[in-house]
Amino acid sequence: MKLMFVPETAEKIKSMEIRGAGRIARAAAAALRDHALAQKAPDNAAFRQEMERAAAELVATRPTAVSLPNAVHFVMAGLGAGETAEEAQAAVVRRAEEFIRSSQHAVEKIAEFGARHIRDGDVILTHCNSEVALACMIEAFRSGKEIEVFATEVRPRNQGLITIRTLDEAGIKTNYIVDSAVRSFIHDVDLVLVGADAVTVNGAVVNKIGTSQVAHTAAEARVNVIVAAETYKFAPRTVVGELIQIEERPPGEVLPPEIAGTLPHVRVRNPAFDVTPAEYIDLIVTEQGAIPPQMAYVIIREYLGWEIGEFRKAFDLNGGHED
Ligand code: RI2
Repeated sequence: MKLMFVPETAEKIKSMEIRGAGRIARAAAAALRDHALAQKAPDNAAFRQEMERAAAELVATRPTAVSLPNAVHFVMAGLGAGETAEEAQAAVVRRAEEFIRSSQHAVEKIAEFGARHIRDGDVILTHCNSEVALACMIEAFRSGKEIEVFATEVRPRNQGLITIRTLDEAGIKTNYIVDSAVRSFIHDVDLVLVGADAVTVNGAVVNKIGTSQVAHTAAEARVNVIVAAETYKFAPRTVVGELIQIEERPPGEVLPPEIAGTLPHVRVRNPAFDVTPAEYIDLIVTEQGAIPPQMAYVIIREYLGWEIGEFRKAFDLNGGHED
C-alpha cells in the first residue's frame, strides 16, 4: 500500500492531479489515515492538534467540492473516541477506511440506480468528468443497452478528454464536442447526465462551470437532467445559510501569461464551477435512491449526521453551546 502523505496529497488536490469530487474525498481520507498511522506512540494532546492541523491543510486545498470537508469531518470524528491517543488513532484509521469503502460502494450503488434511468437507445450528454455519472452510463451499456454519448471538451482544463478515454475504453459510441456546441446538438439528446461537487439544501447543484448552461439548454429543449451524487456531496452548512464558495482558478489556465501580458485592460475570469438551480434538475441519484432536488434537506438530515448543535459550534452560533 502506497502511503499518502498530507502535504503531497494537498499539493496534488490543489494542482488537480487528484481531481473529481469523490476522488478528492477518498484521497483526503487516505491521507488522514496515513498521517494518523505515522504518529508513533503519540502524546494525546499533540496527536489531536497535529491531526487538526493536517485536516485544515487538506480542507484548504479546494473550496467548492463539499465532499472534501464532509470526508474530513467523518474521519476526524474519530478523535472523539476513547481516552488515549492510541484509541483516537485507531478510530481515525478505522473511519478513514470506512469512508473509502462506503464511497466506493456508493459509486456502485449509484451506477446500478442511475443505469435504470437510461433506456435502450438513449443518447446522453455529459459535461466534465464525473466518476459516478460515467459509472451509470457504463453500467447501462454493460447491461445490454445500446447508448451513445455526447461529451463536452470542458474548457479550460479539458476534463472531457478523460471522459472520452473512459467511454472509448468501455466501447461506448461517443461524440466529442466543444462546450459551445451543446445547444446545436441538444435535440439529438435524450438525457443529460452529470455529476456534482456540491448539492445545497434547496436542491441547487454546484458542478463544473458550464453545467448550468447545459441544464438551461436542456430545460428549453425539454430534455431531462439527472445528477449523480453521493450523499457526502450534499452540503450540511447550507442549512444554516452558508453559501458554497465558487473556486476561481488562475487566469493562466484560460489565457497564457505571454498573451495576457500584452493586454493590460483585459482581466481573465476563471470560475471553476457554477450553480444550477433545482428547477432545471429532474432527479438526483444518490446511493440511498433517487430524489427530486427539492428533497435535498432530507439527505442532509438523514445521512450526513450533522446535528444542528454541530452547526452552532461550527459557526459559533449561540455562543457555541447546544441548547
Ligand atoms: P465525481 C469535478 O470537479 C467535476 O465538476 C465533476 O462533475 C465533479 O467533480 C464530480 O466528480 P473537478 O475536480 O466525484 O474536475 O463524480 O474540478 O468524479
